[in-house]
Parts: sequence; structure tokens; C-alpha cells
Amino acid sequence: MNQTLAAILPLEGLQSAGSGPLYVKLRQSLEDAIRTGKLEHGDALPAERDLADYANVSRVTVRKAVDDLVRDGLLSRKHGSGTFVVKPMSRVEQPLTKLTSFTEDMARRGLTTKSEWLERGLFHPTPEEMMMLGLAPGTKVARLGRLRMGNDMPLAIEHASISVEFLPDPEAISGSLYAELEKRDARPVRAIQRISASNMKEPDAGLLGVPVGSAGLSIERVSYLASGRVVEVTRSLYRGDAYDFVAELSLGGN
Ligand code: 16G
Repeated sequence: MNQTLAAILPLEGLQSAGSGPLYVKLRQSLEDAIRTGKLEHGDALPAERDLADYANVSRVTVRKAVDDLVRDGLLSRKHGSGTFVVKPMSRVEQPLTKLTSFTEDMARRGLTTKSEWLERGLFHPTPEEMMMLGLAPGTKVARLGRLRMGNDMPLAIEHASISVEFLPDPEAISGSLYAELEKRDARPVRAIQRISASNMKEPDAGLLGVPVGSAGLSIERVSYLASGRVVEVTRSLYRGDAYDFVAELSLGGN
């Protein structure tokens, strides 16, 4: 018998789960496995045939159970590569008044930060980077592309561009960009942040473990030093199902 399947879906559980038709029971068992973390966000579901053989049900039954979970957003089908778990997130509330780093935001919520590098190094800047960062001709730009995770859940993809003047050695960063800039006396003190709606495409959807087309928040942050110099231009894509950005408004005085 398949060891992994037995761990995820104990057959006794399957017999006793829920009531009614077999596919409802199977759906319930799969849902339990997702909610209790036996199946984690991004895990591939065993092939339909294997599930059917293991649970001793027909493939039609498996398909109906999976269809239901796809409809409820707990599973996502990726064309050609299978079916994957989408773990529901408790939403993160992020105030728009504080210039904090991702690492600090996660720590404040008691979550551990992890990042997967997508890009890190010194590059020839694009004309846009030169203009936005105010780079002199011939200067290089440091780029950091990261998949950012809180407690192992992928939450955002961030692509930061920083003048080499403030970050000469991007390889030196192991954790927080802002901590590194702080060491170099170049932590930003002010930022303009623009948020717009977008729908996830590949490869971003795959990296964040959400279905193609799901809602995302595209964010551009331009951060400044006290001198007025731009230190960072970061373009990010946040999971729309995970983030609420909250701004406090007050009655204008004029
Ligand atoms: C935040 C910022 C990002 C900054 C990063 C530094 C937004 C939308 N973005 O995620 O601009 O580069 O923090 O985080 O808030 P770190 O110090 O943990 O690397």
C-alpha cells in the first residue's frame, strides 16, 4: 500500500468521514488533510488513478470530490502538471502608515520570515531604473528578486532595485534588505507606495501557489533617504487572498 497516501488519508477516516455519497466522504477526508496540514500549501495531490485505487472508489468519484475542492478554492488544477493544494490563509492586515520591512511585519505577527532567491546581483540598469534611482551613467544597480514567505506560506514576490552606492554587495544579504541598508546608514525614512489590482499569471501564480487568474495586489514602493535621494524601487506582487492594506484617514484641515 502507498505509505504517503495512508498517512494523508487513513482509510478508517475515509469510512467514517461525513455522510452521504462516497465522493462527499472523500472530499471531506481531503479537506481534513488540508486543514490539519497533512497536505500542505503547494503539495501535489496524488494522481487521480492512485487515489481511486487506494480508496477503492471509481475515478469518477475522485474527480467529483476534487472538482468540489477546486470550486471551493482548496485545490487548484495546473494544466499538464496536476492538482495542487491551496491552503486558506488567515488574512494579514498591513497598516499603510509605517515604513516597515517584510521581516519586521512578519515578526510583529509572530511569523518567521523565509525568502527564496529569484534574482540577486549587480546589473546594468534599465533606462527606467537609471531615471527612478537617479543613477549616474555607468553606475550599476543591485537587484534582489525574492519569493517572500511567512511561516513557510508564500505571500509575495518582490523585485527590488537599489543603487550600487547603497548596496555594493547584494550577495551579503542573507535576511533583511532594510537591516542591511540600516547598517550602511541608508535605511529609507519615507516612501511612496502605489497599489493596484492585478490577476495572477504564470510564473507568479505557480510561485505563490495560487490558481492562474486569482486576485493579486501589485505594489510599487519608491523609498527615500532623509536627503531626498531615492534608495529603493521595489515592485511586488502580493496574494490578494492574504493581504488587507489598511490606511487611517482623518478629516482634512483645508
Ligand atoms: C517590504 C516592502 C519592500 C521592501 C521590503 C524589505 C512592501 C510592499 N514592500 O516588503 O519594498 O524592500 O519590505 O524587507 O511593503 P526586508 O528588510 O525584510 O528584506
